Amino acid sequence: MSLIAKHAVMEQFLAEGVKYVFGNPGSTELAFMDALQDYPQLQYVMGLHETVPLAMADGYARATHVPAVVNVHIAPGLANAMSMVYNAKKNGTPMVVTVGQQDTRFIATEPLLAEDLVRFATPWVKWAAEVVRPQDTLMMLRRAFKVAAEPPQGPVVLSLPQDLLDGEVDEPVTPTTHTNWRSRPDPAAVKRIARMLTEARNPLILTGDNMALNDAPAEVARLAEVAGCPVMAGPSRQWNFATDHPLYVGPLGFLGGMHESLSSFDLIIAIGTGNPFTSLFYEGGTPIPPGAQFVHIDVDAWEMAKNYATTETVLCDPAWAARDLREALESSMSPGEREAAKSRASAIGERTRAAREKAEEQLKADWDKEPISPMRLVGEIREAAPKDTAYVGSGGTSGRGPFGQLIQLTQANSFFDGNASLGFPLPGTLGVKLALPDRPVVGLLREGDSMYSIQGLWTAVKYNIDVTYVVFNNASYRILKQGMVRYLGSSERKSEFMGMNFGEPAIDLSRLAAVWDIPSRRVEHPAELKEALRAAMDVDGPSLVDVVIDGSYGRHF
Ligand SMILES: Cc1ncc(C[n+]2csc(CCOP(=O)(O)OP(=O)(O)O)c2C)c(N)n1
Ligand SMILES: [Mg+2]
Repeated sequence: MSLIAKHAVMEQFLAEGVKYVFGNPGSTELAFMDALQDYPQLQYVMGLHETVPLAMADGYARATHVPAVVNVHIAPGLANAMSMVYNAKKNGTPMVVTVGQQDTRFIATEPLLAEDLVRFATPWVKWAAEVVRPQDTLMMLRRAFKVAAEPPQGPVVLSLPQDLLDGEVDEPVTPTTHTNWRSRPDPAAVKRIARMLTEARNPLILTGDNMALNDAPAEVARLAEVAGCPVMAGPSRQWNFATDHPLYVGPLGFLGGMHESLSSFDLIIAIGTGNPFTSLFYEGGTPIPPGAQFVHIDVDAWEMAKNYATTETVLCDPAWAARDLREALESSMSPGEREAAKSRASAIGERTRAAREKAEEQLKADWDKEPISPMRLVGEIREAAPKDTAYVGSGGTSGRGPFGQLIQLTQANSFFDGNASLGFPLPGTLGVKLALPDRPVVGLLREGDSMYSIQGLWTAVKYNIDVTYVVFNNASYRILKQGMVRYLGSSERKSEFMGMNFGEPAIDLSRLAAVWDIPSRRVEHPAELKEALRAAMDVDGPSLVDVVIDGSYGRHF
């Protein structure tokens, strides 16, 4: 039995378990939209600018770990989508972006909107292609799902010329066969790395988002406990380690100071980090301290031993590697080595406890400050939000530090960020909520970033998505001001921070949210916070609290 290609596409989505199609349509997507009408099992989620459906799909896909589907409109739609495709590339988001293409019967005449979509998308995606015969539609769609989901996960783009969607497909719909990537590490490499771990005086484990795909976080915690090894978060755009673990020492950071943070370690083991040392600023040289050994275990061969001298690389499942390494340690450590690991672990535990106490003291000291201190805001969020809350965004330069210090993220899917291109958190929060309907979902927004995808508020109302937004409103592009201070260094020059202060008219997200009757409030005084946050959390549907916080920018990061 043959199927019309547009129906075959929908049937394939169902075979993949797709529930939502995020998108924004145009005239070259009419066949696609027409077919959707016959598939009520697929909910179309509309965004009023491509940033919105793309960011929603990003949040949704990272919370489910399976490819999300987005449909956008030919050259202009894809162009708008590309900033979020870039985020998906950086976030390792499995995502199938389908894009309409002009009617192939006259595409050679260069009709309106027709462009080389594949060439345009290719540099930022794992795979981009255009269907050229209806009969190939299912094969290419399955390939799209396979490539997006295969670690390292990432976005793919499939161009669907509109006339071909009305052609015929003879092949039956079958679900995609996904690559089983959970390979075990080479036992000889495990032995060598276990030896390095027992011989190191001061080892470090760096975590990353490729650990978030399975049970690697728990396995790495057990490994760290046996090895007596601190765990630092490498590039982390989503939850990949329990931050309340006594051996967790915080993030490596990406705003400079990377070399300094790593300088005391004689063995660094990066596990599932992708590119482990991604920084915004040039530091020169290598972040691996002189004489230190560097081991990289990952699902991504491209990122291993790519930039710096590396002692050992292992391509395998990070969870298997952590388990095998722990078992190798348990069966090979001498009593003296066990003792050394134990005393290291207790010293690290002591330091993390002291750091936490210090943060609580800072919270007390900041409690009554006006304008509201970001520390107080995060302290209040901690009180108002249930323990199993999933957070999207971390409140930018103002919120990130206090968020990391005060809120412990203990379970999978507790945190999603990823904002190389601004605009992710506001709609991303909505996508995460669709993926995790039983968890409270809080978007920690910032006013600058939110204006890149403000249309997401409409989508939140349209589909009544139950999220709570809290805005860290510092009335500026504070990160750029800090960057300017750093750039000017010790020079006498005073910056006017061109293009970095909003001034008047103020960016008041509570008023923007009120346009669509989202329960919202602007808070300027600390004493109002508790009630405002509690009331927002209680709303069944979207709500927003826009908090005017201290925007002072200090000397530098
Ligand atoms: C699409 C896009 N345009 C511009 C930038 C450059 N940029 C990076 S951070 C930033 C300012 C962010 O300000 P805000 O979101 O208010 O956070 P804050 O630094 O104040 O905490 C800008 C404009 C970007 N990353 N992405
Ligand atoms: Mg700001």
